[in-house]
Amino acid sequence: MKMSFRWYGESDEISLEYIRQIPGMEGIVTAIYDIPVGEVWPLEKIESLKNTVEKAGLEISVIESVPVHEDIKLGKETRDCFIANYQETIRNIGKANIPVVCYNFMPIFDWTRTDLAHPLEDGSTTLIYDEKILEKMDPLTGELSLPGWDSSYTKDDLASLFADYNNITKEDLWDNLTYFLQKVIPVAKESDVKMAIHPDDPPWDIFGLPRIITNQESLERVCQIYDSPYNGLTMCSGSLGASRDNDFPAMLDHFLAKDRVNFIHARNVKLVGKKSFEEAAHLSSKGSIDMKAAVEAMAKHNFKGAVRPDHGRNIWGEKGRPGYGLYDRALGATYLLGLWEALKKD
Ligand code: CS2
Ligand code: MN
Repeated sequence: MKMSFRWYGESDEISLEYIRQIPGMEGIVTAIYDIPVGEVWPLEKIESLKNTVEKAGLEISVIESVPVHEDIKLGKETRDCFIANYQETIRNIGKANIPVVCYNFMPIFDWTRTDLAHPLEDGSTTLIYDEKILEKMDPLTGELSLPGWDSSYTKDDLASLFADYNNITKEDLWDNLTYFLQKVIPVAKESDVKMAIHPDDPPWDIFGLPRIITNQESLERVCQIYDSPYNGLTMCSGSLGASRDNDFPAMLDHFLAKDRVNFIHARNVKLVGKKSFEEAAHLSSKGSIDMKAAVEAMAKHNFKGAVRPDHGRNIWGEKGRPGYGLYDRALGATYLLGLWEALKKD
């Protein structure tokens, strides 16, 4: 495994220098954040990002994410132009020799939580999702905005997007994903860039919007749409593990055996009730996911790709970007590397 860390670019309070001081850290997971969704990422900008990371003694292991324009997910006529731009961005990422691109296919919203700073009894804070609170939330009227969401949408934009999705069934969304992959994967292959779809977080419908990348069956279906290692997965323990129906370590083992895992997100969640959860420290004992079994699967298949600690709590008084502070993610990386070393030592 190549231990990696997400970095939000020059505006990130956590410097590349600090990230490099985490023992065993090799890779950076990042993106270009100032290009509107749907536009081409110019090669010069990708190369300059790459140089910045390399000057700090690290390398870019994954671009997370190249966002997919809503018109593509909605299957609008305008999608062809956005898909052509996406292809061009992939070509440029390939020219810069960056090996993996992570993306997701969630309608309108990325990861969703009901509280970004829920106090835990040890004085740290964490992200939580409470089913009952979510049911009362309305993104069209409330003040709700989450760090993973596209903040450029106005309330009017959101209203018209919701109206568009009114006519979209899950099967439509599958058709639109198929159309996208059939055009993008051949370009990814030519460019030697492995695509890695991120599962929906949480893995069920929210706000009445359809979500399709939720379980083993749907990941299987993605793989079948285009049978190539360039059409692969981001196996995210916290997203998939939020559903009681998903056995994350077993799923990871399954898709590693098929060589379809291009990137791994590792974090733990503590399931509370049916569809509610709290993000937990990485240790197996702190949450509902057997992280040792997950690392065992990586060791068994000698996984060579990038793994990053996903969200962490805010600890030691840090007031960082929710989920993306330095300390708890660094502890997570160290814990994962410890498991890896123990399992690879024989
Ligand atoms: C990430 C997602 O912060 C997170 O939870 O895993 O935002 C992820 O970057 C995107 O869904 C991938 O496109
Ligand atoms: Mn994730």
